Amino acid sequence: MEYTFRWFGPNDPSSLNDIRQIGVSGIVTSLANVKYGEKWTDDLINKRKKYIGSFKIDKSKFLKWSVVESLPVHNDIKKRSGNYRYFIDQYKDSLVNLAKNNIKNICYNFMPLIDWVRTDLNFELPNGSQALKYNHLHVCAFENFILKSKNAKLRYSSKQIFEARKLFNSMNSRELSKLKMALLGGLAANDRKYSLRDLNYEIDQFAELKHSDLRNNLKKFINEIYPIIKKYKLNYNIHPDDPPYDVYGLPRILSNEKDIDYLIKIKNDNQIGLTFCSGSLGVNKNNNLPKIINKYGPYINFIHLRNIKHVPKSLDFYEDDHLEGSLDMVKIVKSIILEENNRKKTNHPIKNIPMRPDHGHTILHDKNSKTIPGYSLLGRMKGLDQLKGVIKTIN
Ligand code: DNO
Repeated sequence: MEYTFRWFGPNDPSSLNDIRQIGVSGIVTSLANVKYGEKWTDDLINKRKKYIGSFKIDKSKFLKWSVVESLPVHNDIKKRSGNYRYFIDQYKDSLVNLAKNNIKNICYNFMPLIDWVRTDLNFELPNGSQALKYNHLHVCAFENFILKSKNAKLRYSSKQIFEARKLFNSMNSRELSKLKMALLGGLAANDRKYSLRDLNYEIDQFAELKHSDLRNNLKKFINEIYPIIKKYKLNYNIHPDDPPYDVYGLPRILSNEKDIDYLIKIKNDNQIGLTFCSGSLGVNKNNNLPKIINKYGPYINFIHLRNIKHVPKSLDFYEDDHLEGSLDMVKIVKSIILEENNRKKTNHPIKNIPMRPDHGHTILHDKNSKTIPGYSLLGRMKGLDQLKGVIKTIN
């Protein structure tokens, strides 16, 4: 595996000067400063690439921009309405410009409107560290009593709504504003932040879009960009839904094996591949992660490793230490290494799959500094080193 680390660009509190010291060679980043949906120019890509490449990690080795995460797909493309033609053209240009700079591993997602969702960005664990948490009842309370979205009632049982009202009535103003902050774009890498009004409006725009429509739109989009992917030998890797079920009634796209089968059948080509994210897929208890890696191995071109702890009898979970929690990380890593060994005998272009430790607890000094929720330097670094130990032992 190639060890990589996510860096959110010049405003990230974790600097490249810090990151170069922790034992990674690849950087995972995006040009978040470019307006949503507009093309990434050759010049901007090149500047970012050079900047990353100016950080030394060994006598004659420098950090490199290994993976783009993400090249955002505009919601108009996901809906296939509005200005989608224009945004597809912009997207194609961005792909070509990345290729010209020899940046060929690209992660994206096709979740409408919202990317990942958590309801608590600093859930206090018994040992004083902080984690990200998802609580479905909080989403229900938010949707019904804060957002007050039109069809919210239809998406929950009357028992859930009753419980959510009780919860909502018991929350103080600080708890309410924390919940709003978490759900209105407090997380990094959400394509945009929403006001309550905007979010409601946008949810309505997607009201008619069914799962099958979203799948069709993904297929059409991939067919449109495929000639560029082939010509420039890019690897284009979809990120799974996080969490892997519908939120706000918006259809999701990649939550289980059936969804992966659909994606893969579009082209049967591992350049149209997967970002394997253990924490996202692992929330669905029916997903057997080592099996998924064995089954779709050659399609996996980028990896996020993190653990989650399921809360019994609910859809809830929180993020656990990388080697703790509900997922068997050692088995997951073993399956990845097996895939890499199999690959050695093939002409697969990616022999060392880029892997980043995904998220981490907020611990130690990071508790007193500015951090991006889930992306504290120290928590991720701890996860990285634990994973390295497992990998080294298996190898
Ligand atoms: C959360 C991330 C997501 C992911 C995007 C990829 O930490 O895994 O933001 O990067 O969904 O497009």
